[in-house]
Amino acid sequence: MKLILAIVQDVDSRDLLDALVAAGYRATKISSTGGFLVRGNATILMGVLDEQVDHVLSILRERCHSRREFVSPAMPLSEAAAARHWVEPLEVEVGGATVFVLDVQRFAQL
Ligand code: 2BA
Repeated sequence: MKLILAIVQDVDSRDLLDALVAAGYRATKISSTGGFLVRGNATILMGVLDEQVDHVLSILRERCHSRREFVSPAMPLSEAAAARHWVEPLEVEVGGATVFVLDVQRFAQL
C-alpha cells in the first residue's frame, strides 16, 4: 500500500476530490499554506494499492493545472528580500501538483 500526499492549488481541489471519489478512491483534504507564497493550498492524502498509484497520478495530472502567480514584496521588506533588492513583483509558476508517494507500513481502520 502507498500513501499519496499531493499538494494542489485550492481552486483545483473540489474538482480533484470529485474525480477521485467518482473513480472509487478515498481521499482526505487538509487545508495547508505554501511556505513561499504564504497562500492557502490543499494537501490531499490518499491511501491506495500499489497498482493504483499510476491511475491516481493520471487523475492528478488531468485535474490540477499550473498557473502563473505574481507575488509582491511585502511592505516593509524583510531583511532577506531587501538584501536581494527584491522590489519588483515576482512571477512564479505554481505547479499543478507536488506529489510524494510513501510506503505504508501498516493500515488500519478501527
Ligand atoms: P509555495 O511554497 O507557496 O510555493 C509556490 C511557488 O513559488 C512554487 O510552486 C514555486 O514556483 C515558487 N517557489 C517556492 N519556493 C521558492 C523559492 N525558495 N524561491 C523561488 N521560488 C519559489 P511549486 O513548486 O509548484 O509549489 C507549490 C506548493 O507546493 C508550494 O507552495 C508548497 O506548498 C508545496 N511544495 C512544493 N515543493 C515542496 C517540497 N519540496 N516540500 C514540501 N512542499 C512543497
